[in-house]
Amino acid sequence: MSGLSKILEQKIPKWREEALSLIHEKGDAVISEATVSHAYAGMRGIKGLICDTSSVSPEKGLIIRGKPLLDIKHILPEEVFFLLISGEMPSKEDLEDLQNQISQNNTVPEYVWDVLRAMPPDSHPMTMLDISILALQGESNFKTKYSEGIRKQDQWKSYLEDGISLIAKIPTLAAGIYRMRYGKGDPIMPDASLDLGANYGYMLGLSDSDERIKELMRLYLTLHCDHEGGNASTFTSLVVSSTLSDVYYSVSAGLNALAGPLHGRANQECLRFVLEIRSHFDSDPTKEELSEFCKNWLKQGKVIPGYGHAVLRCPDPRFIGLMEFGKEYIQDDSIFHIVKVLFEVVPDVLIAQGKAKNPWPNVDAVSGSLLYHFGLTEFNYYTVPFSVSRALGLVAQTVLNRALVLPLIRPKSITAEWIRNSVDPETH
Ligand code: HAX
Repeated sequence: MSGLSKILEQKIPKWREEALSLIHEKGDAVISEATVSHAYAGMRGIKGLICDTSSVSPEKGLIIRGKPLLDIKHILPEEVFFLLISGEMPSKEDLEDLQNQISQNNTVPEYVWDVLRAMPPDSHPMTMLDISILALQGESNFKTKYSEGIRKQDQWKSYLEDGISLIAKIPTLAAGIYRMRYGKGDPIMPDASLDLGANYGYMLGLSDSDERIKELMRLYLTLHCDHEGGNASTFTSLVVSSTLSDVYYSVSAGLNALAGPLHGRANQECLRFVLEIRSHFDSDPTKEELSEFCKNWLKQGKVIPGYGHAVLRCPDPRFIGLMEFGKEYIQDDSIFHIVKVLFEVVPDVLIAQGKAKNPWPNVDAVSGSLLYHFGLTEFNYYTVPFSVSRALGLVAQTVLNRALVLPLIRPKSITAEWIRNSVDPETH
């Protein structure tokens, strides 16, 4: 049994006991209220889910197992996965053990490449990624164990096995999809000597003489890994896995939500926006020019991609982490320059407009500019690296929900007629 499994074997009974005693002691305590407005507004802010991997503080952003993101931005993506799922950093041996498991599972079966080759050449890379994950579903160990009859308490073990196998394959798939979709040649096979993030950078096949792409991909995968349980992609995954659909179905479903322009696809839209700004101006735009541009953009009824957030009320620490990387390595890049000046002007423009609750940048405001600089210029690909990273959190959370043996997720919906007839406007 691996180091990670052993640690989970020890911790899970305690976590179950803790959950039971919290229900016993505080089960009837009210933690949230739901109003008619909430029902019409995406249930925003209603506390109704358990997620121990991470939390998002409106004022501080992502906190992973009690550690603010920027304090751990240097750790490897496999370390962050270990931390998310177990609550502790891996020892050297545990990390090596996890990396060995990843190396043993990172090859993609030929039939999956065949499925991808059969797709229309102009398919969106996110469609290709989601289909390739679904194509792998037949590999699920959980699916087999379930049909043989597995105890509820043990289901998390085959979820974990499937999850590690999937996490290992996603960078190979994602890089192969990049190469196929944009005519860069055959997929490049993983290099067993490289860690997860570096391997992804390597398999993209871009020129990387100074190893900067590998460094960027490590950082990128660590920063985007998780964002508590209620965001659209994670919530979708958790709903699907609560039906005991396996990890392949659940992760693919979650990533379909990430593909939306208000969610992960905002990074694609953001780069498109920045390129439009670059082609609009003859030279580097000034703050005043950019401010005017953004005001006109809003007047056309469009959103400024990369700004605003459903929960955050501060500059996203993921944005800050990637900005620091950009300032260190690509300070003079013209696209990065526009991203920096946008950070100086957009919050004031949004505040003056008075609609957005959060005028600050989210992670998508900068991530594309870094990928673009290092040669990944095909920006409708950008939600794919986000997905490679987010799969870490989706797997961690779905395994933990099985470990706690949480039931089917099934909130109650209401009709407009019920609100008209049954809700007393005086009720507070
Ligand atoms: N530009 C213009 N208007 C904005 C805005 C922005 N960046 N952000 C919010 N608003 C507007 C909303 O469209 C909404 O307008 P209406 O009342 O006319 O519908 C109003 O401000 C209130 O919205 P909000 O409560 O502040 O924001 P929401 O929680 O509804 O939405 C979004 C959060 C992230 C979807 C929103 O800020 C947005 O559309 N931002 C641009 C797209 C983006 O960057 N998405 C990525 C988010 C991070 C993420 O999930 N990555 O995966």
